[in-house]
Amino acid sequence: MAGLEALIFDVDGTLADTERDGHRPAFNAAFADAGLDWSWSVPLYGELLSVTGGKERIREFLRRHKPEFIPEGSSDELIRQLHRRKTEHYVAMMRGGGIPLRPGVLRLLREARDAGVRLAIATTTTPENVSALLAAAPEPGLMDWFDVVAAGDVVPHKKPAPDIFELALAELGLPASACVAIEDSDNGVRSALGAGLEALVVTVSSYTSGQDFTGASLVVDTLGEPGQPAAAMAGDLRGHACVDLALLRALHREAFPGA
Ligand code: XBP
Ligand code: MG
Repeated sequence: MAGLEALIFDVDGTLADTERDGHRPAFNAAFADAGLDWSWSVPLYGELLSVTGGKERIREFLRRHKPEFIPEGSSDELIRQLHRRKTEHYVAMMRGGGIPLRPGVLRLLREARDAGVRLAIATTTTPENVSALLAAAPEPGLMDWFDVVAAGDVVPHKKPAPDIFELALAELGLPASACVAIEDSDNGVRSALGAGLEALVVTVSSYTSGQDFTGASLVVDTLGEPGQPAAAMAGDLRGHACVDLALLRALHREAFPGA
């Protein structure tokens, strides 16, 4: 009966609401740098988010919206170049203090760390983006709080495939039954559940509120802060004002009664 041993966090939409005002403008800046007149509006980007991964998203945009486009060289090379430039823009934006952590994130990370509950990341995004986001947070050395950062192209299949959560579990050396996962999207929920992470909290983000989170233990608007309580959209906060460690332990016990 080891109980809850680790929290595994998604990044985009979960630690920070990065998609609309972080990734999207970074893609657009990369397109402009390359002399392309493509511009991803807020609604178009919402549609493209059904495909996880930046390179995969550009490829899908070409397939769906620019079938007539013929690149000068290979489309793989163009996508690689655009994505490299996009990452540079995104990292620069984060270094400039780009996007803050969402309410309750730092509170929960501190609480877990103080209690000896380990921290991990399982994300589709490029590792440099994770470092840049965490380096800009108002907690020096935050990146080092995470025992495991599983990110980007290190697995063959991105979310909704379970690979990235499976990798995080393998690197933690823990079974899914020792962990709680925290996500913001339907693709993330499918990925976590596919890896056996049935103790699963969803914090909906700007693009994900209408999505299907079947299988999640709890769906909330934010993790909540003192004076800024979380609101449950599905599941039960059990009288807690915030998603705190006591609540996560209760959800974990319910998902894995024998663990
Ligand atoms: C995040 C993503 C990422 C980012 C862009 O999904 O899909 O692709 O949009 O990152 P999740 P890169 O939160 O489910 O992990 O451009 O670095 O791929
Ligand atoms: Mg996400």
